[in-house]
Amino acid sequence: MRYITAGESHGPQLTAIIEGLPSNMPIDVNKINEQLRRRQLGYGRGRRMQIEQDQLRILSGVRHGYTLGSPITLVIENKDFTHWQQVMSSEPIADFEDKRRVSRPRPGHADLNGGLKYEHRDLRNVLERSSARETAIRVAVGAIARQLLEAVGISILGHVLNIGGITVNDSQPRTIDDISTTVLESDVRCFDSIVAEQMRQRIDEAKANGDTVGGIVEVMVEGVPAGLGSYVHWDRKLDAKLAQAILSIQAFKGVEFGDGFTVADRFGSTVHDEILWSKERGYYRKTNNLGGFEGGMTTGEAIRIRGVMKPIPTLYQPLMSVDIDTKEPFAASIERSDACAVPPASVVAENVVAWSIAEAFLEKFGADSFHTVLKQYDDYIKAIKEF
Ligand code: EPS
Repeated sequence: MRYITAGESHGPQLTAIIEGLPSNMPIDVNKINEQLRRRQLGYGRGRRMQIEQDQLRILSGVRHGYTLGSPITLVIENKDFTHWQQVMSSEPIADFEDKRRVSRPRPGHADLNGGLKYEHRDLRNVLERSSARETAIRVAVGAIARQLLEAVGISILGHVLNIGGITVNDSQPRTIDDISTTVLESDVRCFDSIVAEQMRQRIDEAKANGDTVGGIVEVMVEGVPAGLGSYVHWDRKLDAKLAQAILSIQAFKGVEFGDGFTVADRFGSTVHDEILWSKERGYYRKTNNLGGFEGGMTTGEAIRIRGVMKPIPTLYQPLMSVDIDTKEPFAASIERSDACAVPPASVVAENVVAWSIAEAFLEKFGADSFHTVLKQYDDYIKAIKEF
């Protein structure tokens, strides 16, 4: 299973083509739009979100609510394109005076490196594609994968643990059920309402100073069977694929699983999760310090993966850079920006995680028709209970 996305931030639309999903899988477009809506919300979003109202159109591969087994084409329109038709035109325009040419690379963005690499003297050619606008279509792709997972009882929730250094107390084990109601209602997607208020204040503070803040998101996945991924080949390790999925989200800089980097401080006897067995549950673990993975494979315990997002580099508060035309220093400033995109990034993280898990699921149980996938999955679940 694979997908490719296309589209510029201020171009006419974002597009994705998904290939490799089985036929006869139910697809509910309302559920995808619900994920798109969630991604657009969140305290700290900027003015662009007042323009966009992301709605998905499916142009191929789905008929009367079921996949056909053929490539699926997804489209989200950029409403802002109305203001950019000339600037973003695919046809040359005679005597066009490009007032939106970018010669001033913004520190922290792809602008300069992308310009050097692709020989773009107009850095707009870089920023249009490197923009996090692209996450909208990746959420749509993930939301389709998520419907496959939901059909086999796998649930996913992303939430925010830290914004600009304001952190929730994360020491207690918790389930999706414990926190989903508060997280889904929170505009910073935090399960602790007192900490959520402090997070909002932190975002306000950043905004008032023309600054931005990053943070940490966690994705929890429950109902995953043991044995997805592989210990056999480096490129089939599911934890490694999930790490890539998270790091591929614009502005993400690091990933950890379970107790993460804190295991460096502890003895092995306090880190590894002891194995238990009961007739009802089969094999299970006493604890879940390793966040659902051993040897590149799922253990059957909940997956806990975290990603750290840097503060958005588009700052009202200028940072120094160099103009590529004059080579003169200048102070980089901007017209509009999000002060904090950590809450929506938790929705993006949920959906890219859904894709990678669905991919591993189909690697193990894949077939042309979803009916066969489900049958193979049921057989496996019976087999591991009797193992
Ligand atoms: C983004 C810059 C802003 C964000 C955008 C990502 O857009 P603009 O430059 O048009 O003001 O609003 O995010 C989205 C449009 C979105 O849908 O998330 C950037 O440079 O990454």
